[in-house]
Amino acid sequence: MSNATYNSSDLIDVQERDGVVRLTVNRPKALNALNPEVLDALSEVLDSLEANEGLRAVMLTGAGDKAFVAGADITRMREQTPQQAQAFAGHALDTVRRLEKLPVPVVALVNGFCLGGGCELALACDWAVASDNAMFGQPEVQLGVIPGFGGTQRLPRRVGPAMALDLMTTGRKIDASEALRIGLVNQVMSQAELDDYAEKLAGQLAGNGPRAVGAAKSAVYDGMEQDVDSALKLEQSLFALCFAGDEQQEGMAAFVEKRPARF
Ligand code: DAK
Repeated sequence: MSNATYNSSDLIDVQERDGVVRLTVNRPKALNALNPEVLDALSEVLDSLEANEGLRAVMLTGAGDKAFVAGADITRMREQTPQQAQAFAGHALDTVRRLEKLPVPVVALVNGFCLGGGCELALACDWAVASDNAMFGQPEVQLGVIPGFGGTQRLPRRVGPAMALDLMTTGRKIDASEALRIGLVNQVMSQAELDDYAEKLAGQLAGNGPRAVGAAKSAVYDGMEQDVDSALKLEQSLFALCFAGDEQQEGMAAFVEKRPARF
């Protein structure tokens, strides 16, 4: 599908192939900073992604070779009143939550600065892969604010409360190797390798049972919000549900017949 199918602006570039959609935040001159128009464009793209039954995976990156997203747009936030900040945060939180709730893997390809709201956007992805020039941080306190796109909740869940508070209260930036060490990202590679990784990953994800992949995502996120016994019951139900569709039959038949599964 073309960009126009998804979004009426060019602030989010959309490329789709075989059910894998690659989204690129496209404001390279401002290091892809998130202004309300970018969030509107992302929200519009999400309308289409949520309705796309053939969707298998989403990859999110930033335009250019310098930044993933360098944060919320400071020039636009500068004049906000508390009421406007409340509305802006509400819209952003809702949009980021919809991205996180997609029933397919959402992967951040972090190709440079990943700061403030940019880091929060990456945290709303299921996992992140970074180029070795990437820099991460939650420097909001240096601007007199706190993270407003869900970072206060997602960062401690990803890296633990002590490291999250270190990053959020000092505002210090960390490089890709430290991000890897603390579990903020899954892998680090050269910027040139990111594209190959994305291609390979797209092939891997597209080859798996989409309902099973969605069930795994639901079991992890929904289960993490529950006590362990309830979460294990949830896993049991989702496991049983896998046997209600044709994916399990196809996957297991393919194994027995020594051929690739066709989902
Ligand atoms: N917003 C707006 N413009 C930005 C930007 C940003 N976050 N980051 C970079 N830019 C723009 C620069 O202003 C510059 O524009 P021109 O001057 O060329 O017009 C252009 O991008 C290139 O940036 P630099 O010239 O600064 O490039 P350098 O390589 O020298 O430095 C840098 C790169 C990433 C270190 C530097 O640009 C930088 O420090 N940027 C700001 C990073 C930052 O502090 N990010 C966190 C933003 S705060 C909330 C909602 C959300 C949030 C909080 C509350 N509520 C509603 C409650 C989230 C807050 C944030 O994300």
